[in-house]
Amino acid sequence: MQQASPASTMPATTYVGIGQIKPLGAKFELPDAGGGCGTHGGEGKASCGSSGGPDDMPAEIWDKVKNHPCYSEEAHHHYARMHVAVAPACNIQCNYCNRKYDCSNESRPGVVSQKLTPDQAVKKVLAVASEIPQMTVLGIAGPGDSLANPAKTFDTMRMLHEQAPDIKLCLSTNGLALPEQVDEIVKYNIDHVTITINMVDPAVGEKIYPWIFWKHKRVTGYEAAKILHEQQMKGLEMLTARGVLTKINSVLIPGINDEHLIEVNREVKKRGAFLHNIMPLISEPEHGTVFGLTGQRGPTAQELKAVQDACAGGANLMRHCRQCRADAVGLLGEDRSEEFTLDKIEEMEVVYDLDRRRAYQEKVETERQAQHDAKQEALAEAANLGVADDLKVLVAVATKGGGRVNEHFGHVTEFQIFEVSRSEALFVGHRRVDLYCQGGFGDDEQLPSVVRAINDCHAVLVAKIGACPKDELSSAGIEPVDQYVGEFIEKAALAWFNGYRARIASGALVHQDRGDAAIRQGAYTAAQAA
Ligand code: CLF
Ligand code: SF4
Repeated sequence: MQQASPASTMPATTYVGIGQIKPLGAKFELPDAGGGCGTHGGEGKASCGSSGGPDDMPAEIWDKVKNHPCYSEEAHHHYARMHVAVAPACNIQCNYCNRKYDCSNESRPGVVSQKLTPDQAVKKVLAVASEIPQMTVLGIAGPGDSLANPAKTFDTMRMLHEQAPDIKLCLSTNGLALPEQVDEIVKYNIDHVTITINMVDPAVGEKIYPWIFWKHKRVTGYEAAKILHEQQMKGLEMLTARGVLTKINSVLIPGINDEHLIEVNREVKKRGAFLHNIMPLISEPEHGTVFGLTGQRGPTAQELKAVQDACAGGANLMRHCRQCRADAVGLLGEDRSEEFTLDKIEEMEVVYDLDRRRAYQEKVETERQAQHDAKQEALAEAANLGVADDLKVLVAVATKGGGRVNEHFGHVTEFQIFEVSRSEALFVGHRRVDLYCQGGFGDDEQLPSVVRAINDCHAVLVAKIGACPKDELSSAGIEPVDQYVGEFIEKAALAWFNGYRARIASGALVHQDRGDAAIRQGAYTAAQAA
């Protein structure tokens, strides 16, 4: 079973290159219109990226993204995805990948429990779909590269296209073999494709990719990165031309491609990328990757946010990625793969009932509309408060799904992070933590790592919290808030923020900026939650 990696600590000093991102971002020159859903939003409309809604994009695009948990931030609170690990081989080498582990492009480090044949994969998808009616998307994301295993990938997609027509098909790739496979992608109605693009300059690329396998031989160095770059750009342009919604994943590697990702963002937007997902490098030495062994660190939470913020105005950003396993099952941030091992599936009664799935999803839509209405109500209250300011703060939220504050502090394995201002409560990321509650008791040794993970937040919204963590958080300057149990997150966050602003206005408290926070390396595992 996969072991959790230890919590990372923040670097003693913030990396200078990323620290320079903000001014660079402030001068960021907008790319020409053309491509990317952002160009359809119209002036004054909200971003139509992962946080967009039906008013921000054409109806046919909304139809494609509305229940895709990766392409719509709102959907990720309600809908689940699953991956089937049918693609073990890879045609390139990334310095952040060790083949004993999942593909770091789309999966957190950790061995895949079971590699599947296409037939086994289809069986598993039908079993999960019958148990989890809100599972709306099937992705192939490794453990190698989906398009380096075209027969297995497309056999699986073809069977699912026929047998599970309501499930959206999705795949991720490094892009090397993409241009040759675009026809097959379109043929099976795979209308969501992720390409991992970490550079648009081969001089940067050669620091990330030691080799690629190209036309039956191994190519190294600058030449390898150049070929990969050209294939990625060509593949992206071809997908855009065929109407496939394309998301770009980039791994942020401090000192190698941090500021360069702004240029990546600009280039992929020009070529029609729908979303850009900038993810932190995961590089623990025990993963055995080149970066892990050479001490290349990942970014801190604020370094990651600085690069994401610097890309504002370019390709729309996804900020809710969980870097999930190649065999993940469930809502983003939860992992139910252990419930669907091959032997367990054999014993299940699989009933793929389309009507039941639809009926369930209609209920989800009702809940989603209620969440939307609650947010609008809270925003109206914020606007009426009469305190004019441009304050923005981060709040951490304990939730187990449904878009509500409904998790106990001690049961949290990841906090959702919202940036709150008088005009919005915006999901900006998540922070994994080690469970505080172990076997029914609080483990106070875990508290410092939890505090480090949300150290840049002003408050933490929970369903319940004990006296000891409450004191520890308060003395760290993070306000524990348990008065919004069961409320929708945005409504609760805005209500707390309105109170916070009122306290500032009355002189009851003085606002202070917070520091940085650590991104926990490694990931939540089912074992931790048990
Ligand atoms: Fe999977 Fe990727 Fe499709 Fe989503 S994941 S293939 S687009 S269905 Fe999603 Fe997971 Fe992040 Fe990928 S949270 S790692 S972005
Ligand atoms: Fe590993 Fe994925 Fe890179 Fe291939 S593309 S080397 S599987 S991270």
